[in-house]
Amino acid sequence: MIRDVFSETMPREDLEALQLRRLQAVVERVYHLVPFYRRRMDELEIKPEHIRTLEDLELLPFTAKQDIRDNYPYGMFATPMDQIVRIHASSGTTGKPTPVAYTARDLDIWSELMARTLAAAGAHRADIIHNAYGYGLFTGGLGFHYGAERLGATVIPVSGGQTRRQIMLLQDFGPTVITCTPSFALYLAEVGQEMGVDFPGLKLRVGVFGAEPWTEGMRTEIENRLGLDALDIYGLSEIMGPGVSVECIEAKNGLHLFEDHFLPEIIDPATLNPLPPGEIGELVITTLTREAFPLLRYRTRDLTALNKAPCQCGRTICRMSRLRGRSDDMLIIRGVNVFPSQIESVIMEVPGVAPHYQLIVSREGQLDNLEVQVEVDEATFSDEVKQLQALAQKIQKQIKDYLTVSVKVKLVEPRSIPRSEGKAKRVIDLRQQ
Ligand code: DLL
Repeated sequence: MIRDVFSETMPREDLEALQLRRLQAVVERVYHLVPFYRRRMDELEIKPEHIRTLEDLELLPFTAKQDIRDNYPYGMFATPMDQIVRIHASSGTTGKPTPVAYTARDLDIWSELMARTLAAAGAHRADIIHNAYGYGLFTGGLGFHYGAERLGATVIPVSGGQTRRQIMLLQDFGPTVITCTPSFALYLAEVGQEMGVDFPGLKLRVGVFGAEPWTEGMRTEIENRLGLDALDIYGLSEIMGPGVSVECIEAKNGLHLFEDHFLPEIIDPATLNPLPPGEIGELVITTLTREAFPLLRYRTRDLTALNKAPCQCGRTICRMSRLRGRSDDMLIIRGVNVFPSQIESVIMEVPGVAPHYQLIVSREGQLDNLEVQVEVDEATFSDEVKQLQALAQKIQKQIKDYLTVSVKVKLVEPRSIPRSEGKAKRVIDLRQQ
């Protein structure tokens, strides 16, 4: 019998051999246990034994969010209910949440992956981890919680909300690691400033931020204001939750994807054809070890590129680039594709404005209009109207130069854009109302 031995620094050919064995096992399981997959594979005339190499992955059917919805609530589960010990659900903003299930072994692997995530971020058992991801159906809170315990660190299960109280805990309990969304990290910095708290003077050393898009500019801002190393973590509930990939503290250059449990592909979202490493496209993931909720070629809608070159930290598992946005939150403004993160990276370069913004999309006749509302900082807000107008025009011009699309920039008062304690809402699309 071949034993599955894995290390994050193993040669890629050994890793690929492990992936193939696991892929063959998962395809066999779903074919026999999930009627949806048996139907899809029969339609394509694919049998489990046709999967002989990793390239044969392309023979398998894709899975989309809609397929999970069509089998609502439990139709895609591959284990009987008596083996399922937990259910989470995705935070979809439209319609019903999609439930995802875990067996005891799934939770065990998830905890291990989250411990590996925290270790990659430089955390260790002596750390105190302030976990401000929401606890509940959302996977963030409990995912980090079990990972921190598995690592042997001390976890403070703060969850979201009660910002001022959180700041008190950050001062008094002396956590060394903080985990929350990047927008909440900035909000903590802002409220802390009002309370006269010297964040860089606290014990915080590392922050593991994700669950929503953010930019390099935002990283710099958070690192300076909170006085820590800010690392990016990616995951999604359908696949497991947080802990699909994370940046390492050594390089901060791409998110290491845990390829021993997740088999990634990048496809062109229009043609569905695979794209070579380095090209940006939609991330597609096949789960290799999930028992209760295995997914073949799940279309995440998230846009990124893969890099298989070894990292300076020594890990040989591939890296994905910071997400460029989602193929479904791409705005098309007068024919130009615009991602909120592109606007954010322009705004973050401009002195005098705060990293809080919202995009308002509306339609006048056949024309889409994009208004970018950006907060100015206190000092700039007291400037003369003329200066503010010049600043708005400057940002407008930079967006036009960078994205080739004309937008209207509206500068708004400090603290007037709603803050979020979970995922920030960046786009308000009035066309759908
Ligand atoms: O957000 C899981 C998670 C929790 C990840 C805590 C990281 C930290 P969902 O609620 O299902 O799960 O949302 C998943 O959020 O498809 C991406 O579009 C987006 N997302 C997650 N991480 C990042 C990131 C959790 N680092 C969806 N950068 C995903 C950009 C992210 N977007």
